[in-house]
Formats: sequence, structure tokens, C-alpha cells
Amino acid sequence: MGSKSDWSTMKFCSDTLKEFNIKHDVKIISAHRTPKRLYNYLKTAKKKGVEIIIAGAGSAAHLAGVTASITTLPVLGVPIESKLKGLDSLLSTVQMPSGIPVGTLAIGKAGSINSALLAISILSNKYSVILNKLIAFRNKFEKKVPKTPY
Ligand code: RP5
Repeated sequence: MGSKSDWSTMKFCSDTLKEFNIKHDVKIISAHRTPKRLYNYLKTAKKKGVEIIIAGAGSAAHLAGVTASITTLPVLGVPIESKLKGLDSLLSTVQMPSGIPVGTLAIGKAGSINSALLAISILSNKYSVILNKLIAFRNKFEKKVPKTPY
């Protein structure tokens, strides 16, 4: 995430990954405030076993796009709520010109949770343990939806 202030949103992503026992790094790395940190992290990420990057950033949010330009790993972007209610973050993250894609989720908490679930879904193609957990999660999720509104 681009700032400590993003943690209140990105913790939902981390909590979801923890629920599925997915090992993950949690780091503050900003594209514009700490570009060297970003480059150094990405240089070694693949070798360290990182398979997907989730980038949460707000306002003029460059983090996901710049990350995707440096690495060939899939990058998921979470637009953080901002003074403009996250619309600036959403557009900065989603409107990548063709060539360097960022898989962009919804603004805020829903996007944070879904970024983890999408990463889990991608990983489930490779790891059957994760696939089984995802199927169990979906079954439980469906049962939680009431059949009537009252
Ligand atoms: C972005 O600027 C961060 O991702 C954060 O969402 C936003 C505001 O950062 P702070 O001023 O709260 O550190 O780079």
C-alpha cells in the first residue's frame, strides 16, 4: 500500500488472505514517495515466491500501474477512498492505457476484500488446497444470504 493511512482499508485484504492461510507480505511502498523501495521489492519478488501483487493506493494513485510496468506478475489494484470519495483513486488505477494491465477492484473495503478473493481464485487454478477452501467459502457465503428481506 502507498501509505500507512491505507492500512485501515487494506487490512481487510490481509484478514481475508489470513482466513485462507495465504502467506503474504504487507508493506508500505509508494510509487512517488519511495520509488527505490518499489523497484527493489519488485526486483526480487518473483524469486522469493511472490505470485500476485495487490496494490492499494489513493488519490493520484500510481502504485498499481507503476508496479505492473516493472513486473510481469499479475497486479490487482485497490482504489482507496479519498477526499473525492475514491473516484480519483479508481480512475487512476483502472484507466491504464493498453499494454500494461491492472486488474482493478471496487473502491474501499469491498475492493480490498475482493482483491484477496480474486488473488485466491487465481491461485486456486494451481493449488487444489486453495481451491477446496474457496469452494467451502462460497458455499458458506451463499448460505448467509437470507431468502426473504424481513
Ligand atoms: C497515496 O496518497 C496513498 O496511497 C494514500 O492513499 C494517499 C494519501 O496518503 P497520506 O497523505 O495519507 O500518507 O499515495
